[in-house]
Amino acid sequence: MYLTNGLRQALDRNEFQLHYQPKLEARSGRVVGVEALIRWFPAGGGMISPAEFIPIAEESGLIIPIGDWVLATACKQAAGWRREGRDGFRVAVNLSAAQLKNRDVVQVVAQALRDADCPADALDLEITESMLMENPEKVSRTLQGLCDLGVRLSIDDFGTGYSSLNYLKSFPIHELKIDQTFIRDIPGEAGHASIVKAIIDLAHSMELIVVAEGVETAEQKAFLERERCDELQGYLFSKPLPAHQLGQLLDSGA
Ligand code: G
Ligand code: G
Ligand code: MN
Ligand code: NA
Repeated sequence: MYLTNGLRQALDRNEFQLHYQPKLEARSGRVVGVEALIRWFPAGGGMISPAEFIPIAEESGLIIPIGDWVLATACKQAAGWRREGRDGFRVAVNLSAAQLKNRDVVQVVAQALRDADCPADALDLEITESMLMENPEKVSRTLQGLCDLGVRLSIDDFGTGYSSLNYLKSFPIHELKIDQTFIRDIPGEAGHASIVKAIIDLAHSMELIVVAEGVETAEQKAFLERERCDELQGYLFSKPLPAHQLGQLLDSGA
């Protein structure tokens, strides 16, 4: 209740910020894009994690205006980085289930791109594996509409849900993100190591890019490079940073 009332006012009070975590191309080590992650700094001080408030935003319906703000802000930032000459640089936004189910979602994304004068290929949308299978025919049409705009679609937390491989192949997606629970204990934990290898091979056999999230150690990085994982993301490289700090990191030659 307390959080819900605070959340209602947070947009008007400009209490949200997006932080951006780098995604590196494994082969070159270059930062090829970022994932936008929302942070809430309530007036009283401190920071509230999205893990805490996104579920409340989803229950209360506030996820729709908050999600609109995230898309608008991320598109403006992505357009700015492209104008600075960062060719090919991409910003990924997490979509919640309620946003994906909203029948206007394709128009909402198109409008955010237009308003920000952002090229569609600068925006990636992350949806979780579990969102795919709830109503696959309907989701497939929505994803096709988003894909037709020119944005890329990425399946987040891959390996934790139950997607049918048959459907997975039919969805217009570009990327799988291996859930960090599988990355955490590699290479030591043989079971997880073989799951990670299997997901990488699956992605490549479907001509998808595969990203490892939650990379924290040099050993994990070496394993993922050896197994030909395409992109890496995690605290080993950088935590999520405010836009100006991320810009400094890019300027420093990353
Ligand atoms: O960055 P962090 O680990 O605190 O994020 C916690 C969770 O919140 C993650 O599951 C992440 O996907 C989710 N999250 C972060 N930002 C957003 C956002 O803008 N929209 C949605 N729907 N989820 C987000
Ligand atoms: O659900 P999603 O994958 O969008 O959420 C990503 C979450 O993981 C964010 O909360 C982000 O802050 C967090 N994160 C990013 N890198 C690391 C990492 O290396 N280790 C851990 N434990 N969490 C990470
Ligand atoms: Mn994500
Ligand atoms: Na994830």
